[in-house]
Amino acid sequence: MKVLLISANMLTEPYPVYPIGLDYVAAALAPRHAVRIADMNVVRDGQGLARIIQQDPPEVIGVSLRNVDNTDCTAPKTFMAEYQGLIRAVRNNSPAPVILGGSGFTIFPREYMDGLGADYGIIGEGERLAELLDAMENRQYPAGIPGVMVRGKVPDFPGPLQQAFDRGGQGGNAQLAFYLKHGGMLNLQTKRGCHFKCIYCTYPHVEGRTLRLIPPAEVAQTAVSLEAAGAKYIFVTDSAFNADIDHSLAVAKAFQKAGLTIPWGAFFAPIQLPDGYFNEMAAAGLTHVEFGTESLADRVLAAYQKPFRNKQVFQAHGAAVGAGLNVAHYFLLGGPGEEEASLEETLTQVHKLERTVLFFFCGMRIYPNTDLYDLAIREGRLTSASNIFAPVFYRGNTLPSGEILRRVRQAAENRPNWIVGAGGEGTAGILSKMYSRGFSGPLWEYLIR
Ligand code: B12
Repeated sequence: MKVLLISANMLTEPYPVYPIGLDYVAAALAPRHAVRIADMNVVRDGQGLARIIQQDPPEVIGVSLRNVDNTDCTAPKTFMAEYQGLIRAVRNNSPAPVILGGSGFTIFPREYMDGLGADYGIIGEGERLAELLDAMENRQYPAGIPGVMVRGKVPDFPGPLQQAFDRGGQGGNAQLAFYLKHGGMLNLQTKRGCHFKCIYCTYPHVEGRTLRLIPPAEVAQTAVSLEAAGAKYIFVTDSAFNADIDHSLAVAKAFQKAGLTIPWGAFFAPIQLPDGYFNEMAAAGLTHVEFGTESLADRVLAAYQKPFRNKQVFQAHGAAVGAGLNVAHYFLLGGPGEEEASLEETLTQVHKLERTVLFFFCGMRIYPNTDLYDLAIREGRLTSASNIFAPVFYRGNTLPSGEILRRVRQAAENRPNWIVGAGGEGTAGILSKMYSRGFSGPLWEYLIR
């Protein structure tokens, strides 16, 4: 069949993100189906999309919905209206069935099916589109395929894919040039799944709990092919690159063996790590470490069900800085267990994290299929009928809403390495200017103090 896959994401904060998910979906359909990718960052608007559709009318249209909102309660942004505009452009120009997928869709399938009037959706891994297309070609009713949603009924969450997943070849993608020009950053995955139990997190729902490791040599081959395609920097998209310590070390060694020369970065959990871990990473080209730290108060870390405590944060931080790496910490304040004293503890101790950038998110977004959601129901803050598609943030009993933000903003004054929220349009604008002058990568290292 002729398939058009559309990446709907046009968010440029903190920077534009290459739609890696569609590479996997396209690879799963090729060569049996003729697949084209339309990336809205490149296509820009409905007219551009109409031209692509009319040039070679597709028989099926898949739409990737990555972001639901920006998870930032200081400057909330949602995307439904933008996605509705996109679907209008599709429907005005094509009778082809529309199939939704992506992380945003997986988190809120019913809301998107209804809000966008789609024909089908696929919850979880989009490689299953191959099975759905088979069923469509054979005129079979597809509701039995794991993860496939037909209007009206949300299917059970599917188990992980049984087969290995394949990124396909890089280099031939029309959208690649856009990202090479805007920061030169491409991305890759070294595994799927997250076995951590952080109460607020959607990752285990989006990717599954079991870690499914991609052989290190294969990851390195992808990295080298991204470099050959022109990448100046690679971001590893794993939920936490070091969730499997041995695998992360093996990937780093494979990068060295394959001769990767460009820098790369990843999310890390500040857990107990073997001696010399970050030195080995640095030797393999790692330059940026993004720690999902969330709090420095042990009782809050325990309430969030984080797999580390304050002591490990400082150890991991020291090891990464000692290895000469650029280090950032993300904080998520105001979740269960946060109170006056714990906030104070975090804000006073955070100064001891030297040579770093701190991103503060003040308010914990409640998502379905998380422990936080269940807790909010048990505490009577939500009912199962509550609408949480429009962002709803957890509110504790002791700190009035707005107070955390006020204190963090106050503490952040005159500290350029304290960023409240994602940085917003201001940061995105600065980055865009720096990219146009040839800078590459995430660039937050220029804020390190
Ligand atoms: C890595 C990452 C980042 C990195 C990206 C770096 C880079 N250069 O790639 C950074 C830190 C920059 C980032 C930023 C943001 N992120 Co982010 N990020 C992730 C993360 C951990 C992995 C995403 C990824 O690449 N996965 C690997 C690929 C292969 O998977 P995938 O894209 O989901 O695709 C698969 C399926 O979804 C599906 N699929 C995808 N498209 C389609 C299409 C069809 C038709 C079908 C059938 C299936 C399908 O099939 C694919 C293969 O199996 C996810 C969480 C997670 N574990 O998924 C959050 C996540 C995607 N991010 C999220 C958010 C909110 C953001 C930000 C808005 C946060 C902020 N305030 O700054 C920004 C937005 C950036 C932007 N410009 O869009 C949310 C999105 C949902 C939501 N809550 O709105 C997620 C899910 C995390 C969360 N909080 O729930 N992010």
